[in-house]
Amino acid sequence: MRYAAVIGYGKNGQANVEALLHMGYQVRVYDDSPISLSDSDGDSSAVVWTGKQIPDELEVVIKSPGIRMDHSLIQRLIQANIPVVTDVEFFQTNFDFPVVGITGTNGKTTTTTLVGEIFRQAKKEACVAGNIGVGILPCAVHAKEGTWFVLELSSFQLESCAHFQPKISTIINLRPDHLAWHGGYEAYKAAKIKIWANASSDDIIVVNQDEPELVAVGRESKAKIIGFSIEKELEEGCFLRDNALVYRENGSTVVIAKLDEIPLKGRHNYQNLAVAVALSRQAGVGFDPIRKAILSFRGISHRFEWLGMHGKRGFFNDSKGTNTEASVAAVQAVVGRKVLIGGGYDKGEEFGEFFEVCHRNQVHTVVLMGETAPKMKEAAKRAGILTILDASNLKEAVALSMENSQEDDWILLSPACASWDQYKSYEERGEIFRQVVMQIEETD
Ligand code: UMA
Repeated sequence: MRYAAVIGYGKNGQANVEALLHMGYQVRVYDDSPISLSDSDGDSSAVVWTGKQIPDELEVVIKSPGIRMDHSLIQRLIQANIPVVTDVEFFQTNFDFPVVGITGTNGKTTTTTLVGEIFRQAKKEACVAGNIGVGILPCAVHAKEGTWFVLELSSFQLESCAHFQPKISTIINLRPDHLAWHGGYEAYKAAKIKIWANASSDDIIVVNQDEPELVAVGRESKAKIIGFSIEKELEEGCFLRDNALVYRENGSTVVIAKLDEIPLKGRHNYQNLAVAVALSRQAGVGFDPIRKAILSFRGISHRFEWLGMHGKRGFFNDSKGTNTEASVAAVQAVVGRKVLIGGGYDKGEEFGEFFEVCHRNQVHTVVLMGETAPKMKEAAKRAGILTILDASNLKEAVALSMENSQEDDWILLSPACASWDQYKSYEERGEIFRQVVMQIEETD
């Protein structure tokens, strides 16, 4: 009998338990909070573990990504010479599937989903999994040989990897993020660039040519380098030319699609499109399925979701921005003058830095709703935002945003708060926003 343990019994841990049981392991499950095992795990092969004693027979421990390596149980396991890994490392050492690995600070989920859509269009067997919310290991135990794994990878997952070696991979972009968790930018960057650490000359890394820091990291790699850019033309790779997304290889340039026929909008999304095209092309996908997938992909609901031009303003639904970090990404991604609709359930977050970022990124007006409105108002004032307004619901918030903006401004719902004070979920909040916006006449 083989023994394994799982630390953390959230989404990731539950998936790991399921896969380990399928592989025939006896599994011990630890969590700092009280847990009861789900019915399907509750046979005698999986038991709750207090972590007080470390059984000699433990072969491997899979930790959830959000559990820090300095957690006391993990430290005790390491001292006892028991390997502690994330699902990504376990996947690498136990399975042999071709992998497209996608990390970066912003745009991971959109890019990963889009690559999955392109593969589907090309009729290429693929599992889309990882930080996106789908466990890698349950997919792996059920996948057919040769299935591509399109993996969204977080810095938390990569940090403790030692052997992970995706066939094709990218770091879409790199900005300070999760600094408290990693203990600073250098540690965060070190975790992210592990995605390229083991790349061999048979592997391909897709490098953002607009970020000199990533170009420099890429140069250290033995892998073949393919570029993408939204700022310049390249010898090889995916970039923008004459308002179109184009791909250049072997000296010839193919127009994938004109920007005005692509439903995804915003420069941040052009970056996601360019990298997704380059990754897919390197996995052998033809231009036709790439083009078809791009023309039908409308983004992920509630995440930087482009709702179109209405009343001559561009509307984005980022209801999924439920914390300041997520909303900072949205505010930075939408370039130009904008109104931010924010506020909601109070999780105890502070908003000082958030509004400083808003101020630096051309948010001229904020419209606030919900429990956090009073404290957000103070923070917005301190950051120097000129127009700060209250709204009791999204209809009023949209009307105020229209009144206080000018043609070609962006109006962005990215609340930086959960929705539970006024709505069942961020999905409900986003749906209501969409309905209100759709009532405003569509314009070019
Ligand atoms: N726990 C402990 N001790 C600790 C910390 C956590 O026991 O010190 C326990 C918690 O009680 C909980 C479990 O560990 O029961 C972990 O739960 P969780 O909510 O932290 O994580 P999961 O539900 O397993 O979700 C994780 C990812 N979460 C994190 O990395 C923090 C999800 O990414 C991912 O989708 C999911 O696995 C499926 O693989 C989310 C995320 O926010 C989207 N990721 C960050 C990001 O994208 O920036 C990294």
